[in-house]
Amino acid sequence: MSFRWGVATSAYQIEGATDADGRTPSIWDTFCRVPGNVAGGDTGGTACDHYRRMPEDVALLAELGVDTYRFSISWPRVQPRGRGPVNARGLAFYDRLVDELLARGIEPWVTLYHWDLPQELEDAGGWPHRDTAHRFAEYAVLVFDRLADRVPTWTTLNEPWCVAMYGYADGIHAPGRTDFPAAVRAVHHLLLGHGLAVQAMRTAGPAADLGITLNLGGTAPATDDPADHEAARRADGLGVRMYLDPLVHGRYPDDVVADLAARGAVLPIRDGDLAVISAPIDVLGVNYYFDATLAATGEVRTGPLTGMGWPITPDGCTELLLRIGRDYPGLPMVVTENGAAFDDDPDDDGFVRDEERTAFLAAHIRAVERARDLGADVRGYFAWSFMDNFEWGHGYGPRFGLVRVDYATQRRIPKHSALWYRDRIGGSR
Ligand code: PNW
Repeated sequence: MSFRWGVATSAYQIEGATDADGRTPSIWDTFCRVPGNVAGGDTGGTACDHYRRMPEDVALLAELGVDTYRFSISWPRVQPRGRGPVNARGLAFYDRLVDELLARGIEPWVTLYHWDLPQELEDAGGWPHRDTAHRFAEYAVLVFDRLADRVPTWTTLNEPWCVAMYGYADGIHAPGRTDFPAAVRAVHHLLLGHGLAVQAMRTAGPAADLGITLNLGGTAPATDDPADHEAARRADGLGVRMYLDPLVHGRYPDDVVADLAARGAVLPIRDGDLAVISAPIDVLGVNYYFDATLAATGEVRTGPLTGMGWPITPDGCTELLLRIGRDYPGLPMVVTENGAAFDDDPDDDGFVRDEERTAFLAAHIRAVERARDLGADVRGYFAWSFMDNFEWGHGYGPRFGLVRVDYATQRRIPKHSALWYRDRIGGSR
């Protein structure tokens, strides 16, 4: 397999049309309606109107010269009640999207779950409830049956850490709960849902590359103080090893289990679960944004920051990929997201000369190539994001796109970074 170059998006962040063709509310539709949850009271109701502009957007992807496009499927669009029958009109949209991509020579890469749980399943208990894992596996097969003849690569979940911790512990993402023990149950059921889905998709055939995408990064202690080292260990446990150890080695790390117990949380493991969770996968998706620096008092952020206030740490990307290669050998990796929000300042024609974003992407692509040259099995790089979109709790403020979206007119205008990326990936193929 040659190195793949792509861009990524997710359904709720770009599609809009949240009432169209039989779609029901997801937890994000509900969350956005509560004042104070999302900056400016923004919602994904219209977003980039991609649901209606899909063919033009695919044409734009072709102009960018990417060989792969990673997008997600909206669960409440294709299975409105989260269980039971498929909604043919919803699924037909993804059918057309896949065909449109293939017609332009772009390989589709599907993410099955990028955070938009059908509200009805949340009402039944959500991810802290074990049944949701089984519902997810059924939904996965339903989509797989329809699209796997044309989609070669499948990601089950995007960033289970964010789903569980932001959604159920911190309450800053949907469904907005603040219950750490519930979040820990969610982690286990997300991983179980992933494993059940992998098993079910393997049985369903046709053969495809299956995997999961995690948000990963380094966790360095701020000082030599043992308390800072301890904070860094805990963060690495809760953010990295809590996922990769069960997925690859079939067990949760002892120190993490102890940390959880100290916070009153227990993983609801039943016999056989870890064998399911560690079902072999073909690719690990790595979303890399930044390395964290940990002190006993919390996270420390210094040096150059992006518009999100995130540190700019490209060397950490090399180190992370090498470390995964060492600690979890035999797992091909693809960077399924990397990118940055900056204060884009368009000229009168709407063109954005986003040299900071271009420099960010250039530095991180070099970091990925360095890791590969040093022996890490990394097989692709996807920029986040194809176009500006709904940045979750931050609303439409932060812009991560290579393509600017003028939300008033829905005009798309490739930024400097898009033109640069096209040249960069064209030159290396
Ligand atoms: C990812 N962090 O989320 C998501 O996959 C995207 O949907 C999102 O738009 C993108 O990154 C930019 O935020 C993350 O704080 C959210 O480490 C937060 C973190 C990482 C990833």
